[in-house]
Amino acid sequence: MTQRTLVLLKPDAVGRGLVGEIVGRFERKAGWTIRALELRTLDRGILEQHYAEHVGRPFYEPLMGFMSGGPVVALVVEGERVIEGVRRLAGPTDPIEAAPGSVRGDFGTITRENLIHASDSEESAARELKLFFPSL
Ligand code: 3AN
Repeated sequence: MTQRTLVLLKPDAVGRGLVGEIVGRFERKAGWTIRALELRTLDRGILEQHYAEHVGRPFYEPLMGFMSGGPVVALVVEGERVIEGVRRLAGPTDPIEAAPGSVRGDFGTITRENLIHASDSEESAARELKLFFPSL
């Protein structure tokens, strides 16, 4: 089943020079392709839509500050079961819980600065792709 997913390499990943390392992992998965890729700084408007489900949580404001504090790399990855697959490559939200070999497990320590966002379902992917790459 070919799918598309929205991935954000967060400001910590960009600032630490991990873009090539992480994008390389997607490129090396058989049959997956990068359909779009853009370096951009996110403003509050797009972040409010992206993180609407987290409004009111204690981590919401620090998350908004972190995510707007430097450029991200937004990309669209396409391929076989890519929504589930990128989530597995990313690892769980808490990087200490994330297995070695996953992006968060290899490079992260704290939950807010967990390097990567990836759509978590077909519904989220459709919504997020439209938000970040409306012309695609
Ligand atoms: P995931 O990206 O693993 O799907 P979500 O959607 O639950 O995680 O959370 C979105 C983002 O909010 C996370 N990537 C992380 O940066 C931040 N976040 C989530 N939970 C916490 C928490 N308990 N403390 C601090 N930041 C959090």
